Amino acid sequence: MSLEAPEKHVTYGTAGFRDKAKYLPIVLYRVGLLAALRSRFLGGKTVGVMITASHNPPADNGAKLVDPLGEMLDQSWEAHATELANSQSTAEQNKLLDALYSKFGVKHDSDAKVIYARDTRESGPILVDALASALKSQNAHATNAGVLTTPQLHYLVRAINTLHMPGHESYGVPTEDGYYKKLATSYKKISTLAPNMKPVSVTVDCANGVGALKLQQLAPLLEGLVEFTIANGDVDHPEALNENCGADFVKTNQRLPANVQPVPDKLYASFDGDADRVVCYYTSNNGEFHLLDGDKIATLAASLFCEQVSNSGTKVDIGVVQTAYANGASTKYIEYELKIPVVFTPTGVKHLHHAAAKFGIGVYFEANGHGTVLFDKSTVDSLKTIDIGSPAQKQSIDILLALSDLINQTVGDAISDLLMVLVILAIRNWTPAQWDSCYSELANRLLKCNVRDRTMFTTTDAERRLVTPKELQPKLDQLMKQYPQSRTFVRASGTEDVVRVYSEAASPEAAKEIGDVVLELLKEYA
Ligand code: 16G
Ligand code: ZN
Repeated sequence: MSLEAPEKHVTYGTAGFRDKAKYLPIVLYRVGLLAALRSRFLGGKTVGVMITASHNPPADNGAKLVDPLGEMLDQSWEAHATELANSQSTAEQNKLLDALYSKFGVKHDSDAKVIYARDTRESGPILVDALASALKSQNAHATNAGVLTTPQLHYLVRAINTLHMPGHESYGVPTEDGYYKKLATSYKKISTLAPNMKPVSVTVDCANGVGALKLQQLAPLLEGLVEFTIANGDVDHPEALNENCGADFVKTNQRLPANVQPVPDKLYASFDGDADRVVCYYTSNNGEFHLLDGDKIATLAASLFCEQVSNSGTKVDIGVVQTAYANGASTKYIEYELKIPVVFTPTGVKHLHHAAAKFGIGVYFEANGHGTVLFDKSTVDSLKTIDIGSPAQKQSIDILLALSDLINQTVGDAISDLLMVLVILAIRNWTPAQWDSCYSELANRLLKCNVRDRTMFTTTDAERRLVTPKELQPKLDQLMKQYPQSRTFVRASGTEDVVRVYSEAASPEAAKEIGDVVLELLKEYA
């Protein structure tokens, strides 16, 4: 390593380390040091490192650690990652590392196993080298899994560890092929169970990223059932990654990505750069664009689970987890139409995941398309052991069990989530417009605003209310009283040096006006 310290301070945040790739080789080296320690601390279980910057521009990159069951790194270790990465010299780095070994009572020569992968970014190989050299220096057993989607690496980590883990059922064959086969087998199984399921087709904008490569590998296994067309699948031009395309572009701009000429009423989907987020959309005959975002995916899934659980004769508590950004109409639909509880958590997948794990079946999605469905072990056990009365009951039980295999339960997975959407649409024989018509969204607007110190903005109630600056929340409350069905909140971004302003109301004009007023109120803090 030529440098002894990163050129700027880096922080292990909700999405791991993420920055311009040029700052990251030393950071990846230290991620390697920590990954080996983490594995040793966990008794030699395999931990993962994913090198990606998701939907960020091509010049960025990043790294995330994956814990043994495919979860994100335990939150209590984030500070260790940050501290180690920012060591100002090799001597300081070694001293810190030794201190961590002592603190955790870990022996340097115990077993350490780390598996790592990267997305398609140009800087990936250099960062892989930095990571690999750290793992070598630590005598860790290292496996280079090549180019993968983020959720594929999470799958591998969990599959490797559950191969021989007492108390845990094997998650699947621990290979990339095993991943495709698991998804395809469960999709096919559902197609044999659900009556009259028709083949479906979808065009997928892969953001010119790794999702394109992986969807191409999956597609032949689902021939005859799903027809995939790939748009923005150019991984040979790294500068095209996420450029005018991908889930983040489509959700943020509420419009079609580049290179998609839509046929009315056909289903389209967009992945992000590492394929852990998906949003769907379609256009109507008059050319109008309709987004089917994470909220719509959550409601589609929750309604099917309600129905199948009720047919299965089992008692399972189903719940949905959302963030403040969920459209109020989706929350109302879930609570009043589906009659299932909604829990709110702060933004960031780890919070949602944790809350969803408390339900028998927990559906969680951020509006931006990141999410999945978690099946508690007791739910799966009871589905497997219940006395079966009728063929219809057996059918629902088998569909639910197959869905639990189709859905990647380690983390949100664009490929697996898309298959879930497709299979539900096929079971229901719904067009995208029928799916969309379950509820009408309230008009909404998302703005960002520069302030002098965003840490002044602290929140409560799952980020829906400001605690400080304390004079601001009463003003927002007053504003909401003036517009029917309105809601607005302000929170500091965890990924950018800005505060975000969300507003929603019965009409687009009202949502816009509210947003404008809030921006005006924020001028005081610029
Ligand atoms: C991170 C989060 C994402 C969240 C976003 C919010 C993970 C893996 N990613 O990208 O879930 O929506 O941050 O960004 O947790 P913000 O704090 O800038 O609004
Ligand atoms: Zn992503």
